[in-house]
Amino acid sequence: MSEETMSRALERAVSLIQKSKSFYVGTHIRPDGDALGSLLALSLALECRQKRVARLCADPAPASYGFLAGADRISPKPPDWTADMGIVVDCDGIGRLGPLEAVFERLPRLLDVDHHATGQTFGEVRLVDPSAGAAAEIVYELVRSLGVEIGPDIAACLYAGILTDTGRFTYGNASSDSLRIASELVEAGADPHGIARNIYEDRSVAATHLLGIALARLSANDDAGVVSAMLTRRDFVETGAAASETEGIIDHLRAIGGRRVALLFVETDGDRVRVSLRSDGSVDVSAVALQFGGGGHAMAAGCTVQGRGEEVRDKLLAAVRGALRAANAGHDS
Ligand SMILES: [Mn+2]
Repeated sequence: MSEETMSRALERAVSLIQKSKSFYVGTHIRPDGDALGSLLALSLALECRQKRVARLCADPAPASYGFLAGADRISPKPPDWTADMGIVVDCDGIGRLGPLEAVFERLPRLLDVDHHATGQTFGEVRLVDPSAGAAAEIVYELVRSLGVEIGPDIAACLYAGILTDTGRFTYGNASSDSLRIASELVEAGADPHGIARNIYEDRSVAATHLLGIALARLSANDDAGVVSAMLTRRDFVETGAAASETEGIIDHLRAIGGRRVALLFVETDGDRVRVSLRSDGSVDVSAVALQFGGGGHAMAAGCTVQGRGEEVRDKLLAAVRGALRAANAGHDS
């Protein structure tokens, strides 16, 4: 989004917020660091402006984000009061709210704050900037536009969002803006060491065993540069790892030299497979994920597909190889 369009959207967002007294702030199912950091920072900022706020997410926050201010106040159900306005952060389409979608759709005003590029925007005002490394970068601008002074709590939430969504400032979406904002957040009191320890050095023994299984089972002998690994429901039973403890496994797959696309397949309840995709930039994996009802970014995407493990894996691998061939053909012509 151009700077001018963005600043106009910011102005409209601020005036909509000023007109409202009470808010539901929501984010996507299976929330990640950006979802949680954005939701919690914005909620704190609204409370600084004497607004009433309910923090909503259909799924609980992973324990490693419990240190963020207000994480214990996130609820899967709306409160007994109705909000004047809803703000949805980091959601590629309102459907990403899961069971909370209907709750937000009923609200008189809706603001979409996001950085996904698939164009599934919604709400009266759309503060959507695909060039942002994290939704937290846009929330940072919004919080400042609201005239809220950023203290250590808001700073830590936003820093956590940017840190995780840019892969600790290593992904292609990490921009000079990401680093500039992160630097300003550290000045405002965010603690880079403490935040990184909380988020990245909190893996359970069970989850570490699960990581070991995924690595032992990875398949990387593929001419096209596709690497993948599969975790079955049995792996979770045998290790005792929770379904949510797969975070970070895909990063080990994407770190393999010469790899162009990495995929992690995780069997879940109800005969479904959760798929994480990472690309080195040779193909847009969000386009592949979209074909299977998911979404994400060009270099990091995901989807959940009905079917048995091998069956889903074969379909996804075929789609990825097709996309790689199409990308190659595009380069040759
Ligand atoms: Mn995000």
